[in-house]
Amino acid sequence: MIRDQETLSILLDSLARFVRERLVPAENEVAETDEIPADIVSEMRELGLFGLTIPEEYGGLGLTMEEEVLAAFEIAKTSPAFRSLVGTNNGIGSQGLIVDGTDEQKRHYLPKLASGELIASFALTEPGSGSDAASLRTTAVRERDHYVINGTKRFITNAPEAGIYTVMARTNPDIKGAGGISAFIVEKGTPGLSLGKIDKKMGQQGAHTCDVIFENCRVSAANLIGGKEGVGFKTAMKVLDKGRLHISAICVGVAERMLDDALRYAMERKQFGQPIAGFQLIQAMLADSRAEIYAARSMVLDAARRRDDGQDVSTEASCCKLFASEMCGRVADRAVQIHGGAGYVSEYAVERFYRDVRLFRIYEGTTQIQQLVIARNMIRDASR
Ligand code: COS
Repeated sequence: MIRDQETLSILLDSLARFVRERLVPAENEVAETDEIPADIVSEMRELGLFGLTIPEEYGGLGLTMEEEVLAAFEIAKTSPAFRSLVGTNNGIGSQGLIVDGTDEQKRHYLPKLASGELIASFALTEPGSGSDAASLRTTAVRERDHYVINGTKRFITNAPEAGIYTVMARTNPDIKGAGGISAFIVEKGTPGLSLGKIDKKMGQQGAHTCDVIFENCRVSAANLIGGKEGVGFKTAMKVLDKGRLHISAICVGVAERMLDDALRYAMERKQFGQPIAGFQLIQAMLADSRAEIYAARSMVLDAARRRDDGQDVSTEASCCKLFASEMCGRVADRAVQIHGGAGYVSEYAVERFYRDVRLFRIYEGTTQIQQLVIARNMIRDASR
C-alpha cells in the first residue's frame, strides 16, 4: 500500500523527533499562554505539516489515507493543540476543495494551504444546528454573479487564524434538508464577515474556536465549491468521513502517549515498599489500555487501507471514531487513576490530556451520531 517505504519512514521518524524534541517541551507553555509559539509554527511549515494530505501537484505531500493515519499516530503524541493548527488544512478545511472543487479553485487555494501561508477552516455548525447539520439556517442568496451570505457559524476551529472558510449555506430555502445546501469558499477580510470572541474551552488551549458571522457578506459565484448548488451537504459528509478517520488516528496517538506516561509513573512510584506497576490492579489498567489501543490502531489502519482502495468507508470511519474516541476517554481516565493524586494536579501532563481528549467524543460527530450513522448504513445495506 505504501508507495515508498523508505520516504515514509524518513517522514515518520522526523515527525516523531519533532514531537519529542520541539513539541513535548513546549506543551506547558502552550497550555499557559493559549498560543503556539511562532517559531514552532514556522518549523511546522518547513516540515510540510500543513500540506501532508494536499495532492503533490498543488505543493503538498499527497499522503494516502494509510500514510496520513501513520503520520497522525506520531503527531498525536503531544498536546492535541499542535495537531489542531495543521489539522484543518489537511482535513476538514481543505477536503471540500479537494473532493469537489473545480480545477481553478484547487489551483487558486491549495498551494497556499499546502505551504501553510493560508489556514483553512470548516464552517458547518451553527447555534441551532449541531448534530442535525442538515437543518442549518445560514443562507446564500444569488444576486447576479455573487451570493449574499447571512448567518452565524459556531465553534469553528481555527477561525481566528483562518484565511479561508469552507462555508455550508442554504441556497434553496424551499428545500429544508440537505438538498438545499451549497458549499462556498469565503476569504478572510470579505466585507460582512466578522468573528466572535475566542471561546474559553475545557481543554486544548492553543487551539482556538469562535463564531464566524456573516452579515450581507458578498461572495463571488466563482467561490461556489464545484460550481454546483445543492451538493454542499454531501461535500460536508464526504469531508467528515475522512476527518473522522483522521481524528480516530489522533485518538490512538494521544492514548499511546497517556499510557506511556502512566506506565513510566507506575514503574517509578513506590507504595507498600515497591513500584505500583507490580500490583495486579494497576497492571489490569495498563493491560486493558494497551489492548484497546491496539484494537483501535488496527481498526484505523484497516479503514484507511479500504479508503485507499476506493471503498466507501462511511460505516468504518464512524466505527473508528466511535471506538477510538471512547477508548481514548477510558485510557485518559485510567492514566489519571494510575497517577493517583498526582493525576489531578497540573504538574503532570495527564491532568491536561484528560481535559484535552474529552473533545474527541464530541466534535466531527458525537459518539451518538456515529452510532446512528453505523446503524442506518447497516439497515440500508440489509434492505438492498
Ligand atoms: N457521503 C456522501 N453523501 C452522504 C454521506 C456521506 N458520508 N452521508 C449522507 N450523504 C448524503 C445522503 O446520501 C443524502 O443524499 P440523498 O438525499 O441524495 O440520498 C444526503 O447526504 C442527506 O443525508 P441524510 O439523509 O443521511 O441526512 P440527515 O439529515 O438524516 O443526517 C447525519 C445525517 C445526522 C449523519 C449528519 O447530519 C451528521 O453527520 N451530523 C453530525 C454533524 C457533525 O459531524 N458535526 C460536527 C461539526 S463539523 S467539526
